[in-house]
Amino acid sequence: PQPVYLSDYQPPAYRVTHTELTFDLDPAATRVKARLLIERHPEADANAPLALNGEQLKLISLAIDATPLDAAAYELDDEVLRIAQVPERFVLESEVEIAPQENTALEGLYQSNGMYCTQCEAEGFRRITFYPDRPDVMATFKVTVIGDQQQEPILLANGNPIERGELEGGRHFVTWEDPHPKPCYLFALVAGNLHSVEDHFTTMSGRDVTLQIWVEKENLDKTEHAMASLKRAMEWDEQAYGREYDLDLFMIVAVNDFNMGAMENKGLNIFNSAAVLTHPQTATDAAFQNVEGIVAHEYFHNWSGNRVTCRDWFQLSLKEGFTVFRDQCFSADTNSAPVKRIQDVSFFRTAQFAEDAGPTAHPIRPDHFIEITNFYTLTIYEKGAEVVRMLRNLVGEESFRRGSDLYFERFDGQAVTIEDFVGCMAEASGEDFSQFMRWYSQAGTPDIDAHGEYDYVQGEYHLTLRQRTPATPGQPDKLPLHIPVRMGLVGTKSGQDLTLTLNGEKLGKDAVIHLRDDEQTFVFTDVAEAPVPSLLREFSAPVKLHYPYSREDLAFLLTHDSDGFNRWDAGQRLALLALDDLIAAHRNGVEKVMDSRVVDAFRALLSGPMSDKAVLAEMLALPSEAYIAEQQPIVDVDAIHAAREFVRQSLAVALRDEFLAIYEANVTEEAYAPTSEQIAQRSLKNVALSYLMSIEDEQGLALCESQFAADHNMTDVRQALTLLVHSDRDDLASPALKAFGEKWAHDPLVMDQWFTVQVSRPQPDVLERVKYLMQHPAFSLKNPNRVRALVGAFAQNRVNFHRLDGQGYQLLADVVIELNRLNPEIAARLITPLTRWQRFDETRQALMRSELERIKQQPLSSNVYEVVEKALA
Ligand code: BAL
Ligand code: ZN
Repeated sequence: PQPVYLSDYQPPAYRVTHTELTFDLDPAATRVKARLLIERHPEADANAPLALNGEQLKLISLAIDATPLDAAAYELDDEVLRIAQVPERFVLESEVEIAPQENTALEGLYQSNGMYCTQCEAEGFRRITFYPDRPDVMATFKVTVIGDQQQEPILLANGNPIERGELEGGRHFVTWEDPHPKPCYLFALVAGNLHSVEDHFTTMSGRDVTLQIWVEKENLDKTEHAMASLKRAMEWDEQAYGREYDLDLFMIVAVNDFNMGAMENKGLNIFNSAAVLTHPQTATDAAFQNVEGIVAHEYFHNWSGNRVTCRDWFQLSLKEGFTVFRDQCFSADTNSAPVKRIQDVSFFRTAQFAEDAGPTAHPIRPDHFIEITNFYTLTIYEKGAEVVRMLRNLVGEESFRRGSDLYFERFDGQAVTIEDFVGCMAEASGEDFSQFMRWYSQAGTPDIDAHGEYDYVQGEYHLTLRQRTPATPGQPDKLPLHIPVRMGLVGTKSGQDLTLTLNGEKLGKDAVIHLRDDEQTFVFTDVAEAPVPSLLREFSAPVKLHYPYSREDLAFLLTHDSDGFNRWDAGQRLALLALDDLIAAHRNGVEKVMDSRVVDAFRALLSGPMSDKAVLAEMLALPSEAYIAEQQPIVDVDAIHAAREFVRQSLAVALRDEFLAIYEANVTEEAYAPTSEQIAQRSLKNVALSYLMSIEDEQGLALCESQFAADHNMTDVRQALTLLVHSDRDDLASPALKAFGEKWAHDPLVMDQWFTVQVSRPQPDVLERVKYLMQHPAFSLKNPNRVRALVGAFAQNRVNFHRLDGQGYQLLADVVIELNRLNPEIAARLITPLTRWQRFDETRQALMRSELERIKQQPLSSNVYEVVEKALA
C-alpha cells in the first residue's frame, strides 16, 4: 500500500452538485442506483478524466446523460472507475450490487442484528456506490430506501422524509431529502425493526425540532438520559456558540456492531449502543457521563464538521479537535468542571503522551498516511482539543467567540483547512499565530524543565523555563513552540497567591506567561515572601512539566494552591515520588517503607473540610499503573504493580477508620440519578471501599458484599463486583460473578462489563480465563464492543498482558491476525499495546517484536500493515 501526501492535494476536477440514490435492500444483493449531477471545475483541464472511487462493488450499468457507456469508455480496477471523456456538465447514472450481510469490516452498508446501517467516515461511501469519495465534494442528497415491510418497517436516511408508499411483493419505500450540501462521508441509511422515543426542542429562533432516538424494542427504557443530554447540548450550543439546529428532525439510532463510538451523519447520528443506552441498573456513572459527552459531541458536529467540513482528511483535527474541545466545555458546564478537567488530563497524560512518544507518533495534522482510519487517534482528537483550548486561552473568551462566529459564517457550506480556523482566531483577536501553527505540524510532547529562585534581597523570583520536544519518527529536529503557561506564585508564609509583577506590569494573582524560545527567564518583582510556583495551572498546555519540587513543596501546594487542578496534580506528584522509591526498593529487593508524608497528606484530605466530594474522590485515587509507567525510563510492570499495591495497602492500614467513616457518610438510599451530587458521593464511597478491600478488611468485605447484594445501581454493583473479583477471595467472587452473569446474560452491554471485570484482575490465572471467555456464547470476534471489552481490556491488564513467558502478547497477536480478515480497522487499533515495545526490558522487547514480526508475515490489510510497519521501523 502506498501513502497519500498532504502536499499532493489537488482540488477535485469534477464536483457533484446533487446526488440521488435508490437502495433496494437485500442482505446478499442490495441494488444501489445513483444519479449524480456532475460539473467540471472551471479551472480544470477540459480533458481531465472523471475518477470515481469504488471498492467491492459489482457494476451493473453505467450511463452518461441517459446514454449507456460501453466497456471501452471506462477503466475499472479494485479501487477506481475512470471515464476518459466526459462533458462539462452531465448526469451520471450507475447501478451496483453489494452484499451487506458479508460486510464484517463495518464500513459502508452492513447488517447489525439483522438491521441495515452505514458507516461512511472516512472512506466507506466508496463501498456503497461509485463516487468522488472525498470531503471537499459537497452535494445535496435525495435518497429512496426500499425494504421489506415486515423485516424493515423503518427506513431512515439523512434530512427530512418527503414521500413514502407501498410497493409490490410486501415492499415499501421512503424518500428522504437533505437540503444541506454535504460530503458523502456524512451519508447515512438505517433500516430495520426499530422503535423510537420522541421529544421536541424549540430552537432560539422559535422553530420546533422533532427529536427521535431509534432502538430495538427491548432498549426503549434506556434512552431517557441520551434524550435529556441531547436537549441540553442543543441549548448549550445556542448559548455558547450561537449555533442553531437547521433541520426539522434530528435522529439518533443505536446499533450493536459499530467500530467507533458514534457518527455525526447529517440529521441521522448513528451510535454504538454503548454510547447511547443507559439505565441505572445497567450503566455506571462513567457510562452515563460518557453518553452525555458523546451525544453532545455528535450533535456539535452539525456545525463543527458538517456545515463547515474538512477539505481533506489531513485536516481531520479541524473538526475533531474543535468538537472534542466543545464537548469538554459542555460537560464541564454541566457537571463538576474541575473533575472533568482532572479526568480528561489524567487520561490524556497517560494515553496521548504514550502515543506521542511511540513509533506511531504523528502531528495533529499528519503529512501522510496509508490508511486514514488509523488516524482517528488521541493526537488528532485530544491533543487537537488541547490546542484549541490553548487558542482560547491565548485570545480570551470574547475573541474566541468572535473568531468562531467568523469561522462558521465565513465558511458555512465549505470544506476548509486548519489555517482557515486559526486565521479566524487571528483576525478576531489581532494575535499572531505563526509560531503557534507548529503545534499542528510537529509531533511529540514538549518537555519543559522549570527552575525557580527567590532572591530575598531584591524581592525577586526568577523562573527559567527550557523547552525541548523529543525527536519522533520522521522528525528528528524540533523547533520551539509557543507555549502558554498559566501560573501563580503561592507565598509560603501567607499560603496565598502573590501578585505577579513582570517587567513592571502587574498581571494579577494568576497569569499566562508565554514561552516562545528554547529557554526564557521570567523575573517577577515585588515578591514579598518566598513562593512555591504553581505552574501550568489547569494544564494550560499539553506538555510534560518538570520542576524539582520537594515533597514539602508538594504537600504545601496540595493544601494551598488556589487552582483545583494543580492541587490534585501536587497530590499525584507527591504519590509518584513515593512510588519511585518503592519501585526502586522492589527492584533492589529492599524492604518497602511507606513515606509518612503521603499518609499525612491523605489524612489531611480525609479530615479536612469536604467542600467538593467529586474532587476529593479524584485526589484520593492513586495514579494508575499506566500513568506511573509513563514516568519510568524502563517500565517494570511487576515493580510498579507491587509498589502501587503497597501504597494502597499502607494508606488503608493507616487510615482505615477514616475510610470507613467516608464510606458510611456517603451511603444513600435515594433513587439513582446521574446528578453531579450523587456521582460525587458514589465516587467517594467507592474509592474508600477500594482502600478497605485492598487489605481485605473484614468490615470492608462485609460492606462490599452487601453493596453487591443490595443491587441498587450498576455503579455500586460493578465496583463491588470488581473489588471482589480483584481480591483473593475467590470464595466470594465466584458466586457473585455467576449471579451477575446469569442475571445479565440477555444484555450484551452488561456482559461486556462482566468480561472486563474478569480479565482485568491482577491474579495470574487471567490468560486462561481470557481464552475460556472467548468461547463464551456472549462473545463474538465480529462485534467490536465484545473485542474491546475482553481482548482490549486484557491488553490493559499490565501484569498479565506483559507476562514474562510472552503468552499475553501471543494471544493478542493471534486475535489481531484473525481480526485482520474480519475487521481491519479494529484489528489495527488492537495492536497499540504491542507498538509500545521500546518502553520495556530487553526480554519483553524481544517477545513483543517477535509477535509483531509474526503478524507482519501474514497477508495484511493496509490498516494493520501500516501500524505494524511503523511499530517495527
Ligand atoms: N467522526 C467520527 C466520530 C466522531 O468523532 O464523532
Ligand atoms: Zn467527532
